[in-house]
Amino acid sequence: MKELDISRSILKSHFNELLNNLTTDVVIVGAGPSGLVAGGYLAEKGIKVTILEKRLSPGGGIWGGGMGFKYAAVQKEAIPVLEDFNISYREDESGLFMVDSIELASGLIFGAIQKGAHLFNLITVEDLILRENRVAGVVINNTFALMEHFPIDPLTIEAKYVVDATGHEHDVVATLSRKNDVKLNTPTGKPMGERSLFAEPAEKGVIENTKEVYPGLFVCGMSTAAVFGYYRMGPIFGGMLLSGKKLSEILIKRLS
Ligand code: 48F
Repeated sequence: MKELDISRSILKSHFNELLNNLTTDVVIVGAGPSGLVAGGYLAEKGIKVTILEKRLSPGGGIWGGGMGFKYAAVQKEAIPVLEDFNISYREDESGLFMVDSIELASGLIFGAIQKGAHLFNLITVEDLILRENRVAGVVINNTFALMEHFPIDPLTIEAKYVVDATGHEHDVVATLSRKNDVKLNTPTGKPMGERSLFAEPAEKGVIENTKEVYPGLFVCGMSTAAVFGYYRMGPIFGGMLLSGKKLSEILIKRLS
């Protein structure tokens, strides 16, 4: 066994996959529950999906359940998504279904990759490519470079569609709106900001507002609440899973 072979094989494998993803059908920014579900269902249909996650560990806000207690709640309507990703659940006497958040996070990550999505960690989307009033791709950089504020220029990925699945941060939509004189598909034309916690309407709102917010740019998951001015919901995850599923259905239609 030669150390040089280990290094060469890692670099070759990584850069082959990255080069293959420089143009793609869909870039999903953020590997939380909504982005992972969307990515898995899209890839399963043969659509080329690139998921970019700025942290070392994908999974977003799943791992900690509620306040660091590792169970998360899911409503009945989202059980088919759990089953599609082979994640186990148990019905609680409250009528909710309980999932181990560690199994949920790892199951969605594994499932999305097994279904064919390309998931890259430690890549931050710092900007967008705009062409003739349409989002045409993303501007990416190394997360550590950005954390240290090193003056390193970014690279780009071209995509037919970009999805903001960045959760509370709604980072992609916020950047688009801050840097450009654009009118979003929201009542004010701008990101409206998330409201305080009210679980039931929040769970409906996150699904209803899974849509195109600017030509070529979609929102799913918690970023829909921040963009469309809806409530947060706390550690109930059915809305996130169903939002990811709805997003995949919209884009499957667009791309077919
Ligand atoms: O926050 P997150 O889990 O998003 P989500 O799919 O799910 C929300 C729930 O976890 C939870 C909830 C609501 O109460 O139920 O909050 O909407 O995952 C978002 C991911 O996006 C990454 C971030 O690190 C996280 O893993 N992310 C954020 N900004 C960027 C990014 C960026 N600019 N580039 C790449 N990744």
